[in-house]
Amino acid sequence: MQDCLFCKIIAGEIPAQKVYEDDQVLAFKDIAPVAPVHVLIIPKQHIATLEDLTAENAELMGHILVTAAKLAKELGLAKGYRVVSNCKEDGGQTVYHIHFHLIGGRQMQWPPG
Ligand code: IU
Repeated sequence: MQDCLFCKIIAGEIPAQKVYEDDQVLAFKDIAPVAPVHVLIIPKQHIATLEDLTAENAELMGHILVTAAKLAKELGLAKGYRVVSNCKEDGGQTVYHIHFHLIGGRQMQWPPG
C-alpha cells in the first residue's frame, strides 16, 4: 500500500533493523523501544488492523505467533515476554498495518495503561 510506513519498510524504501524475514513476514527492531527487547513482527501482506482479519488470514496469523516464539528464544527471553497487538484508537494503534510487538527483557506490569 502506497502510503503505509510498514509497506515502505518491507519494500526497502525506509531502513529498518531487520531481525528476521521470510516470504510471509518481516521482524525488525522498534524505533522507540519500551523494553530491552522490542521487535515488531508484521505480515508482508498489507492488513490495516486486527478488525480486518478474515478466516483466510488464520494461517498467516499463526505463522506470526510461531515466529514470535522462535525469535523470543533466539533473543534470549527465557524468563518470558509479552506479545501485543494494538487495535485502532482505543487499543492505541498508531501504524495502520497490523503488527505484533514482541517485548521482553524486563518485568511487565498488568493491566497495561
Ligand atoms: P502501535 O501499536 O501502532 O502504537 O505501534 C507502532 C510502533 O511502530 C510503535 O512502537 C513505534 O515506535 C513503531 N515505529 C517504528 O518502529 N518505526 C517508525 O518509523 C514508526 C513507528 I512512525
